[in-house]
Amino acid sequence: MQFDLNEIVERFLKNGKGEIIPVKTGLINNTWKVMPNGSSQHYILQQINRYVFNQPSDLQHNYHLIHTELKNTYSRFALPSIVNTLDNRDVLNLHGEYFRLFTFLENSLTIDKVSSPEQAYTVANSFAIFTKDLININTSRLKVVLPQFHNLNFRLQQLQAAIKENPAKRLKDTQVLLDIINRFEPLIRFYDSVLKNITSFKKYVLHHDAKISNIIFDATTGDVKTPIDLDTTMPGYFFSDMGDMVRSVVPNMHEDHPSYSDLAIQPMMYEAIREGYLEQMKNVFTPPELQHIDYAGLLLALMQGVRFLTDYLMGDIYYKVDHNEHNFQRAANQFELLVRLEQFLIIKYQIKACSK
Ligand code: GN1
Ligand code: MG
Repeated sequence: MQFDLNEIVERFLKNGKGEIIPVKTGLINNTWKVMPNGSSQHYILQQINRYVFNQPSDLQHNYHLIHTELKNTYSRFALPSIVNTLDNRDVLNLHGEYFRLFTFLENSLTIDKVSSPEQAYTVANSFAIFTKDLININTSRLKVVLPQFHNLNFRLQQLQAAIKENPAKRLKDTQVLLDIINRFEPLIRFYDSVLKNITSFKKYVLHHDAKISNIIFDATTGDVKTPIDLDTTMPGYFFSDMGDMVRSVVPNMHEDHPSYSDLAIQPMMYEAIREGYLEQMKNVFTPPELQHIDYAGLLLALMQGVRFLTDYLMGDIYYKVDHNEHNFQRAANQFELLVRLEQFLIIKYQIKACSK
């Protein structure tokens, strides 16, 4: 269905007429910048992907909770504020499509890609501070917006179901990738041990999409203003944010890059993320969590590879794709990362091998 965006904005703002430009971010939601005529206050309008987030009110519940907690704890981070509709709702439901509005943080800068170890350190440090600043929220108060989101066993079950069903008839191309997953059975067993051992492995408030493009920087000073995009902020385990950062920063190419056989590990990026994250978390994580911190990247690379591969087998129903092989290439890229990262970690950080 086509929407008149101006009409939508005017459900939130009395004098909302103005320029609305699309902002290209993420694979999930649609986002626009709203610049009402004659006003210096700008906004971010977002259409929530209702196939991914079927309870938009839960997203807003978590956002309010975190927004308030950061304020109450005098966090250095100040999130954009939610703007309610004129009839005072925090989400607009228009014929079953959901929209929400945020204030736009002026004089801000977003960065698409980490380009130096210093930046990697800053990103990792920021997501760690985020979790630390929210340490007093009892994680059961957060809605689990996407149940099983970073649950490796669940992702493997989804893959098994896709293999069995083979709806897009693409199974025959995927055997090389399935073989890699099978080799990493010890890593999957480590994951099981995390779930079983609740005194060693605890739940924290994790962002679950910890990438540099989800951080707002001050355009003048270059300092971090705040992490944003809290859609997936939920209770989670020690590996999620660290692992996602390793996954997206440490390889020398983006997850979309088709020449994945040229993928290489950038050791200084790894070190920077590890140090930036642990600088904050060393006094928060339990000894077993600290001991297994280097498994984080491996778990996330495996999990993301499994997710892309599942979507490939399902016929590209979840991630936006530009061509038929897109999800296959993304999956192959993640498995290449998995294999090379393991080699690197065995040599540089003396981890125990987690593949057969
Ligand atoms: C999705 O839309 P984006 O890029 O923020 C996905 C993440 C994946 C990522 C892979 C809700 O995030 O988990 O890591 O794509 N988010 C959701 O690019 O599925
Ligand atoms: Mg996201």
